[in-house]
Parts: sequence; C-alpha cells; structure tokens
Amino acid sequence: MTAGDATGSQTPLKDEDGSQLWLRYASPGRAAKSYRRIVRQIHVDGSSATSGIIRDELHAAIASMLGRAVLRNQNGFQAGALLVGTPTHSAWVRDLNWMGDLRAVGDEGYLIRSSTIANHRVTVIAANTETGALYGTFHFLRLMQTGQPIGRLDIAERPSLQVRLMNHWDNLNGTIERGYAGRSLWQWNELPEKLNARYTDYARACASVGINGAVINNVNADVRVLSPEYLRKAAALADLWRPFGVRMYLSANFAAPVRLGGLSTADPLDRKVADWWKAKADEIYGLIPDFGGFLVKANSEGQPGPKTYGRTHAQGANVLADALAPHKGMVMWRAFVYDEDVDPDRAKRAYLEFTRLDGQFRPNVAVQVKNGPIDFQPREPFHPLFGAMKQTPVIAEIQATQEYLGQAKHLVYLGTMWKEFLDSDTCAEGRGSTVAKVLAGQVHPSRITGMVSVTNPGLDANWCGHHFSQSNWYAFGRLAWNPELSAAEIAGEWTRMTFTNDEKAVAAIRDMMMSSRETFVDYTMPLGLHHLIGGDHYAPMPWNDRAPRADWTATYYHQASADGIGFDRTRSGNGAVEQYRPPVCELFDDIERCPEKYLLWFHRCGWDYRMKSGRTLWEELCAKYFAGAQQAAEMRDRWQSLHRIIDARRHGEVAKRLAIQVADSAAWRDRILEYFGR
Ligand code: GCW
Repeated sequence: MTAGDATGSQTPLKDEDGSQLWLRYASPGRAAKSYRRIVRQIHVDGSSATSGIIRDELHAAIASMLGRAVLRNQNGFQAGALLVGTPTHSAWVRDLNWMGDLRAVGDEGYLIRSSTIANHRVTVIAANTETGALYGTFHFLRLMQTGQPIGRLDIAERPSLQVRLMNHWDNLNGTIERGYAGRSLWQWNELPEKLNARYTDYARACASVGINGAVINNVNADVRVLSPEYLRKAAALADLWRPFGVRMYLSANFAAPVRLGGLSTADPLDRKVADWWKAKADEIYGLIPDFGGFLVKANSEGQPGPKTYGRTHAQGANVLADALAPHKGMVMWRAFVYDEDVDPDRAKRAYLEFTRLDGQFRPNVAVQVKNGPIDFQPREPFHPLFGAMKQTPVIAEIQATQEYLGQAKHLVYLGTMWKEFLDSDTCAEGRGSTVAKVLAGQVHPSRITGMVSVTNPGLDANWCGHHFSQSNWYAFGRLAWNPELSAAEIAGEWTRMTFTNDEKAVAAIRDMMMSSRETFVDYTMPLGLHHLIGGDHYAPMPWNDRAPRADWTATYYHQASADGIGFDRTRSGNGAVEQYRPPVCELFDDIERCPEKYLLWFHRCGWDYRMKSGRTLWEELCAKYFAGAQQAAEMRDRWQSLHRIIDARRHGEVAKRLAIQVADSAAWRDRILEYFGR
C-alpha cells in the first residue's frame, strides 16, 4: 500500500496501532525543507528532569519529522538554533530582556519567537517555569507536525483556565466505570515498585495538550485509596508525572473517617472528624508534596455525604478544604446531586441545592458542575448553575468517555458539543456572559478556574478503544487551555497529527468529525429528547419504565403518550426554565423561539405540532432519525474512500467500528420510531 503525502512522494504506509496518539511525528511533507533550514541545532538550557524531557522530545521529534538528527547543545549559537529556557536557567533567555512579556504569560504560559542572538537567526521558546517551556515545546512541535510556517513566529500563550484535569473513573480492582478501552492503566498490584512505561507516555500525552493533573480513581470512591498502602502507590505515579507538570489528585470517600479511620461518625462538624482529615492531609503531603486535592461525590447515587448528618454540602466541603488549605490543596465538590426530596424534576435539583449555598464555601473549594443539568446526554442545554454562583468558583465537568454517545463503538467527535456548551450565553451579567467566560472568571471574578474531563484511556493499544475517541482526549486538553478555540481548528490539527497532512484527507476527516455529533443526536435523541436508554446506556430503550428510581427510566423524560411528547419545563409547566437568567429563560420558555434542538427538553408538544420546517413534529422526528442513520452510512463510505491514505491497520479498525455504527444507528431509528409510532 502506498500513499501520496503532501510532497507527492509515494511512501509505503506502515501499519500503526494508535499507541502513539497524536505524537507520531510523521514527516510534515512539503514543509520539511524549510524546517531543515530553520531548525539545525537544539539548545535546551536547564538541568532538571523537565528540561531533560524537553530535550529528548525535541531531538526525537525533529529527527523523526525531518529524517535527520539535529545538533545538540553547544556553547554559542549557530544560525538555526532552537533555544528553550527560562530566565532562571538560561542566561540567553535573560539577555533577551523579555521580562515584561514573560510576566504576562504567567506560570504556565510561554513565548515562541523568531529572534536574533549573536547575529544568528534563532527560534526561542521562553517561559517562566520549565512546565511552561514544556508546553511551548509541544506547541512548537504541533506547528511542525501540522505543516505550519515556523520562520516568523511571535506567539504568546497562557492558559485561560488554571485547573485542567483528567477525571478517571478507575476502580482499585482494575475495572473502569464507563470505560470502553480495556482495563485501568494503573497497575495497583505492581505499584509502587514496578513502573509501567505507559505511565510516562500518559503524562507526556497530557502535557502535550496542557493537561496539568489527574484524579486517578473513581468518584464512587473506594476508601482504601486513602490508606497508607495506596497513597504510596499514588505517590510513585506523582513522582513520575511531576516533571511533566501533571499533578496528582484523588477522589475521597466522605465516609473515610468511619470506614478507614474507625471513627463512629463522618459528621463534618465533629472535631474528631476534622482532625482526622487534617492528619490525612498531612500524611498525603508528606508523600506527595504538590498533591492537588480531593474530588468528592457526596450524597449522590448512594455515596455518603454531609447530608447523612444533617449538614450541607458547604459544611461537607469545608472540612476537607480546611485540612488541605495549609498545603495549598483544593476541593472539587461535585454538584451532580439529585435527591428526590428537593424537587420532582431531576433537572432542577442541583441548582436548588447549590445556589442557596453560594458564599458559604471556603476559598479553596470549587463546585464541579456537569455541562448539562441531567447527565452527559447527547444534547443538553447548559447547566443553569453556570453563571448563577457569584461567590463560588464553578468548574466544568465534561465527559470524553462516550457513555451516552456510542461508547467506543461510534465515531463521535465531542469538540463541537463542548463548544456548543462553552459558547452558550448564560446572560448572567448581560449578553456575552458565555459559559467559557464564566469558567475563566471573566463574568464573576473567580479564585479558581477550571475544566475537567471524565476521561477515556485504558489499556487498549490505542488507549481509547476507538481511534477517533483519542480526539476527545485531545480536544478536551486544547479547550481547557483555550475555550475560545474552534472545534474545526482542533479537529484539523488532531487529524494532521494523528493521521495525515494530505489536504484532501484532512478535509474529509475533519468534515466527518465536525458533523459526527449532530449525526449521533439525530439517530438517537433529536429535538431535545434525552435519556432514551437503559441498561449500559448504549442501546435504545424508550420503553424503559422500570428502574430503582423513576429518574433512571426513559419514560420519566420523554413522557410520550397518545396526545404528545416532551417534558414541560416551562413557566406554566414545572418552571425549570426559571433557573436560567433572562432573557435565556424567556427564550427557552417561548415555544416559538426555543431552539428546536431543545424543544422537547423544555416543551411538551402534540404529535402534529408544526415545526419551522413546515412538517409536523412526528414527521420531523422521522426525518431526523432517517437522516441520522443515513449520515452514519455516508460517514462509513467517506472513510472507505480514504483507504489508500491511512495505514491498513487503523483504517480497517475504524472501518469495522463504522460498520457497527451504521447497523446500530439503523436500529436506533427503527426501534424508536416503532415505539413512538405506537
Ligand atoms: O453518568 C452517571 C454514570 C455513573 C457515574 C455518575 C456520576 C461515577 O452513569 O456511572 O458514576 O454519572 O457522574 O457520578
């Protein structure tokens, strides 16, 4: 098999297993010639582990991309030097006198500039910290991987959000809750002595997109993770990840003082409980000096929490926050709560519980809120808590593991979905108060800013099960760094790095990715429908009316009957729209103006309700389901046409999954329409 790359040359394509993710460092094609002139020597100042990583990455990457090694550090520069350093460790960087500009990019940012040193044209990656220099290095390599010009660079970057974390739902027995790519990466039985090579590959991949930490265990937390035995294991990972700027965080079980500590209560106002958490925090910091903090799922889906003791979520969060504060650690307290006694509508509960606690949290607590008010559905309106908490930092939780979006079987790029969320206007302080701005602390000043992703890697060779699921890990990192990036831009760069720089193929793959989420919505839950599933959240189960809780059924949400379908959350219904600020509230409330993509989320409509297309609601539903399944088939055909451009192994593996997607999208269409048809 051969492929024409951008240079027009025919090179045999080696099979790839996807294990190198977007860090394959393939030839950049046509651009290689100018790169060879611009980068002839690598000069990384510094002697830390991080500068070693930078040096190794640059040498390996550039040799791989340009097909020849470049010179190592030498005293002095020749034309074509690439200098990487911080003012602390590099006299060259100091002498450039970029202090003002460096200050502006903060601890994690960087400058990349084409410049002149000793009369030689050089490229400089400068940062205040070595982690910043590492991020700048990956940025520079991304430019090369994607064939961008690198001769006249003047780049200044700093992350918009401080906390950019992977959230793993990994259990201590090696399984992963909602994991679709094999077992957990963490080999608990081998840690801390034996360190798997994948641990560093993982941190490197995270760092390459600016992810700066990981919560490594499930929010349905096993208390044992806080035992001395497991803390030592976590510390070994933390040591490996530190030079990559990836900090360790843990999910804490709120009942740990009882279940691990042997106390009779976990009441957050009990002195002994507070002391227990303090001692635990001290112990953790003794092992992991830069430990990031705790993530807590409390009083949700059977997890223990402060409400068990008649205390509020704020009181619960604060006892942990006080224990971590002396060490500069933080608490991420999840707002994924839906106790039935709060309101009959699950969508309203978290807002009701948390808005009344605004102002009661310690400064080192952030409330972690899922993008939508229910649970990672293929489409939800943004969660009304965004923009509603004026005095409490709110960070966003999104889900890269495609629990409700075809898992690792369907090709669904989530960049577009997350952009829809980030670009949503909360109108919290007038128009333009987008979720992205709320998260970045630009709407209400915020002490903590961040976005986390329930994430997808496992032990599968290609990390994420589906080759395209890697794009969701990638897109999360890129958007957490800069929520203003476009989904298309991210899809394009990922495609170039992961598959090819062939222009036609890039355009085809990017198009597939860009429409994939809407396609998925169309053949599963269009027009604001949600939760039409049961069991493992993969297949259609609109008839599902039996579960331990009403709000785990499908019928609770779609409420289909002979006279209509949809959940009336309007003012004249259950009033859920009022959790949104005006004019968003009025927009969702008004059936004429409510975006049709949210129609049945907010409105109950007759089957013959007239849609903007002129069709009845029923006809429109049919059209959506048919179009979705049709688009899945087109995606398969489009991918087929790329078989000479993508290596046979990855092409074949994706093709197999697309075949499943085509069959299952047709099943979605048929089962749903058959059910609602009745
Ligand atoms: O989406 C639901 C999942 C649960 C998960 C829960 C949560 C970890 O189905 O598996 O539990 O959300 O976010 O806590």
